[in-house]
Amino acid sequence: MSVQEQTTATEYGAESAAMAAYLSAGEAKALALGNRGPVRYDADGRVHGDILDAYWRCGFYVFEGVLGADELADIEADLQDILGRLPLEKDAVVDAKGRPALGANCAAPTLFWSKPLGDPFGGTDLANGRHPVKMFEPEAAADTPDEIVYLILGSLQFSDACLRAYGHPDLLAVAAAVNGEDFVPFTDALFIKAPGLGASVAWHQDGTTHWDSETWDQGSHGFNLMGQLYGCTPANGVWVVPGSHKLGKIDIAARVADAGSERLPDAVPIVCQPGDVAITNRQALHGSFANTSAQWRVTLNMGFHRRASVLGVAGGGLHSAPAVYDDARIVERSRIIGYAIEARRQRFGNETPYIYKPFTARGDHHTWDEAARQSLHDYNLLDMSI
Ligand SMILES: O=C(O)CCC(=O)C(=O)O
Repeated sequence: MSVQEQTTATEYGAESAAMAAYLSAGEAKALALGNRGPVRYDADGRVHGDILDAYWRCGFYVFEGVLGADELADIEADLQDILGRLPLEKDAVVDAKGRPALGANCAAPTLFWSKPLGDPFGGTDLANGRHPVKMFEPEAAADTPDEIVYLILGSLQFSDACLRAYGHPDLLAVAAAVNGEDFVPFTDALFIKAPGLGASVAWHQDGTTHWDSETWDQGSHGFNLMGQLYGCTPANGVWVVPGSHKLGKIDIAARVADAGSERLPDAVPIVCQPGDVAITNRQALHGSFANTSAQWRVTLNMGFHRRASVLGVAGGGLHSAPAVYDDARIVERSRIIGYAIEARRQRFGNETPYIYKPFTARGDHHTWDEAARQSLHDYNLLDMSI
């Protein structure tokens, strides 16, 4: 399908042709960057240096074919369950079948709502005002609901399949290669961009705490892994300005003003097939457009930090209550890595599980069972938000 066909021409009004040209040109630039391929290792079993070089050069990399067909089928089944259990409408406590709605008993921030094709954060003070410019909000069809869920935080408590993806040995090896073997969790999420409904995420950079630090560098605020259930296209995927993770705080409003629209000229889309997993530096300037295309995009976001970026740091308060992150907090929030590895071992017994060095050093063992599953309720209250 051509990029033009992916976007319903009328939704961008007079800007439709410019938008279609932007999507098409962006895709060509993205595919020429040299930052995609399968996870590869060198002779010593380390994630290949070429991959790391390309990641640090661009601020993102697409790992192709990480999640196989069986795993994607598991994730899709869990996604259908999650969608079926969402509240009937915002603030409802039951789903369409009258069951307790997903997230209704969570104290942590869990469900994020938007008007269809809206941009709930852009141009507001929300999230420390890190999304300074509102994206164009296309008109949604008349028969769409008033509000839709486009983002679920704490997602690993709702899906064993997502938890198992989080424990994927290749992904955890990448986390160690980028953040060090003592890498720690940040937050986890599902971005759900349904066709004709999914919200924009206005241009932003993610970090809050380390921009002015003397030790700031291109990796200070960690990264998100973005696993793709259905793949992602220029029309529905995340766009990144390559190399912008090295620049410090960017004047986003000025960039949009210079461009004359939210179509930032240097940005490129993350383009993925189902089962690909992108890694995106949180300091990179990135965002996504409302999903006016006919394709679903469902992203399993799995964020990781360097331990040194978190230990003893006063958290930014965006994903969890402000707190200084001490060793006990890190140990408690990192339990989920152990559960994920064990849950994965139970389902994919032919794989060699990842060995997380901090558990070995402390002698920690994790068992994945119903009690462990119950213990994940509201686990994201302990997200480490920097
Ligand atoms: O998935 C998206 O549309 C936005 C993702 C994003 O901005 C993030 O993970 O920080």
